[in-house]
Amino acid sequence: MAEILKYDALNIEKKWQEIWSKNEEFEPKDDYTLPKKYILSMFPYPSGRIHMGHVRNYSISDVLARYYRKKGFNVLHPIGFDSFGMPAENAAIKNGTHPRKWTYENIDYMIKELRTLGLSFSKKRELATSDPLYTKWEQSFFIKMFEKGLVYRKSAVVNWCEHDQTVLANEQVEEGCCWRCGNEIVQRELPGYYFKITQYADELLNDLKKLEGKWPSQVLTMQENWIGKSYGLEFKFELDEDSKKILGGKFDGFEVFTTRPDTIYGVTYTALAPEHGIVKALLESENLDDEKKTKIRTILNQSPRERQASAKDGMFLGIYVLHPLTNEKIPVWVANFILADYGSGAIMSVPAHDQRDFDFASEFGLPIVQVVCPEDGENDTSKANSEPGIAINSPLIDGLKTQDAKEKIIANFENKGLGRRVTNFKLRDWGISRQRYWGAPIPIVHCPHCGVVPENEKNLPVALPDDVNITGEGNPLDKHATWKYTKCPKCGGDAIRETDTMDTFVQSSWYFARYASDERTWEDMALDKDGVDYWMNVDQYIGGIEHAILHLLYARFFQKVLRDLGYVRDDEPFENLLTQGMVLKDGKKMSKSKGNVVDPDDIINKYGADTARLFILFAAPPQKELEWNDSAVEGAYRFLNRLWDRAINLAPRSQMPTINHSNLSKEEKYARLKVYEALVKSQDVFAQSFTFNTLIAACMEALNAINAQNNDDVSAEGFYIILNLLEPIVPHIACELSERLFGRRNFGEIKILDEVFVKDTINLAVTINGKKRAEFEISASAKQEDVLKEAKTQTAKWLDGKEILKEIYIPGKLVNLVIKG
Ligand code: ANZ
Ligand code: ZN
Repeated sequence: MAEILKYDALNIEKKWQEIWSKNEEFEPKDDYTLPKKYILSMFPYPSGRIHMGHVRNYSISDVLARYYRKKGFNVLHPIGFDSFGMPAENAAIKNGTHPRKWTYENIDYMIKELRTLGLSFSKKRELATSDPLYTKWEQSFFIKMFEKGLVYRKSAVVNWCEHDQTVLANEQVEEGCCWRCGNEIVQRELPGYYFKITQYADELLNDLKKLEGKWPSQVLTMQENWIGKSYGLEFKFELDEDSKKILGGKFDGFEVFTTRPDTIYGVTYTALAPEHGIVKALLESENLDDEKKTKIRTILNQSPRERQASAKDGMFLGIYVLHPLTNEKIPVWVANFILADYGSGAIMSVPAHDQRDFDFASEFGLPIVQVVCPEDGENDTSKANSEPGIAINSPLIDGLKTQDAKEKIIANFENKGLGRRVTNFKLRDWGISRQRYWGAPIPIVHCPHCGVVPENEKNLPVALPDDVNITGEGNPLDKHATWKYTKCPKCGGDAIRETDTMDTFVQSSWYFARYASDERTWEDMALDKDGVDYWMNVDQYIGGIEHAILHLLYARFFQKVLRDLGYVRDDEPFENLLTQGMVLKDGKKMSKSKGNVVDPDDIINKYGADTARLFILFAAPPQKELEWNDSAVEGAYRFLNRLWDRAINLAPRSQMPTINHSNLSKEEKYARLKVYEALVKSQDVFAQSFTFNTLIAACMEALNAINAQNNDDVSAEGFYIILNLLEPIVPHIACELSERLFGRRNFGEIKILDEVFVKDTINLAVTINGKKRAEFEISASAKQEDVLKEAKTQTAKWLDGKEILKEIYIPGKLVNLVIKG
């Protein structure tokens, strides 16, 4: 009796992983004349274990990488670790393990986990951003940027996370809280290093257009808003004579920035940020009573978040400015909603047309004057109307549309020398100093004679000392007994090393270019131009939406810097972006704190990697949220078993059968139709939608149809095609069955056969006196008389006893019967 072979996922998977690894099947080829695809998933932080989000991310990229390899492309599909950062130090504090040991042990473990998933990553291009070589080249970039004036040091008020004991860049503060730990941010004045991302603001904005249709529009919009370009008028309000006296002659006025100069006749008050110089001067003078001073100081002590969360607040400062066009006296207020670091920290307030100004005016009983009218109607005076319209009550511009009015006012102010057109960006320079140990040291030396001096390139990397005491308080590098004492690279005298390290987002801003460099050059150069020019840019990038601004903005900036330094060619690093949806369980994001985590290892050990991959790709389209479902995992496993059981009973083939389609039975034809439909589906899915779930569904239907007939040739052809389609998704079982059935032979490009899609029946409608009465299926080659006969049978109850006057057959479409009465 023939041996019954059961689907043994674990052994099959082990076998194929060994074969792939031995043959180095996933290494990029050196032949740069081949067509290429660079498929990249965002690299993981080595937290200790792979989670389902990783499984999803990497399954998606793996399907694409395997698909393009099968299509003959030279594919780069690398993996590495974003391995500097806080959790390693927290583990050190908790368990006393050194951050390096903790990090690299985690990397070893996670690499094994990734391998058990059968992911087709290059092994040779593996990297960790905490590797000394990676630090070396990053420090070299830093120095080149410093020399080009793209890095500078300044003391400024920064976002400080008390919990993580570190500074955060603006992008890393989410609604006033730390992006990592969620603690509320406080403001602190600290010296630090800044990357001049604002120098690229215009290009970062304009190049978003190149990404339209290739990146999710939501991500493009978020970046656009974050960069926040606006243009308008900047001008100076003159203080009236009494107010100048009150301020002791120290101020004659203040600058404001407005994006709506067309509303200038609607100004009913002006407002200053509590940090404004004039407010400071008044706080130090006798012109404000103690109650008012206390109130201002309270606002000053609030974080931006607290100010935003509280009601509009402020007070009249007892001084006035003169309206630049009407000379009217306008009161000056201080208000908690004016940002100190935007524009000039002062505004002209137009309550009728700005909601914040409206709320403030309503609260304090300030006048509201309408100066813009909607083109088709009247203003709703219960709220601010910020839409463009037609200027009213505005002598210089009455009747002009908003845009024209804006231009006219700007021109008027410029001609009189009263103001100028300005462009403002919300984007701020990227503060990269972190007061922590486990990061790339900033390669700067402080010399008492020469000042801030970059380290000599030949001394790179400036490596981290191993013997540190990590307590969570203060910067361990700063407290180290000897590390920071060094010689000045310029004058050779005694000097002190910078003890801050770089933001980990610096590392993730160029790892994709490093991957694109041939690993045999990694010792000798930061990036290898030939490799980078061939592989870049990334054809398909896949990762989480949480990086819509953060990493994706920094990486775009860094790409442009590297281009200007001559390292890379492209303006943009990522051609196409797919943001995958979250993995949920019971409607919530899987996370340790919620206790709803499913460990990928458990699924792999129980069912195998192919089941895990199949489930993840079948449960939802990649961009959508995915709800974990145990019975759907079982369902995926059952499908693979059915595929196995049926395939294993087929006789092996050394060539494709030739099938005479017209001789097949209805079921056999149907099986071929379903198989070829899946083939067509696959082409659509990879060309645009990436809805792998629909491709899997098509393969499932095809398998059912194959199982419903008994023609071995049809089955063999069907399995050959389905196994090819499924291989990128469930590579182990597909390779195993392909080997058993076809010797893993390639029978050549699979052609889509038209004959399979030719329908041999048609559907016809029957109308009687114009009313549809029935529909029936009939052989496509049926003669007219047979068609009419069948049509009458189908509608017998309407024809009973009636005289038929006319019988009309419109071939392929319908039968129309005309009856009497
Ligand atoms: C008068 C006005 C009338 C304004 C109107 C808007 C609508 P964006 O587009 O974000 O650049 N503004 C200026 N500096 C500010 C600051 N430091 N803190 C808070 N608000 C500030 O917005 C610019 C607008 O925001 C400016 O135009 C100003 O209000 C306000 F119908 O001036 B506008
Ligand atoms: Zn010096």
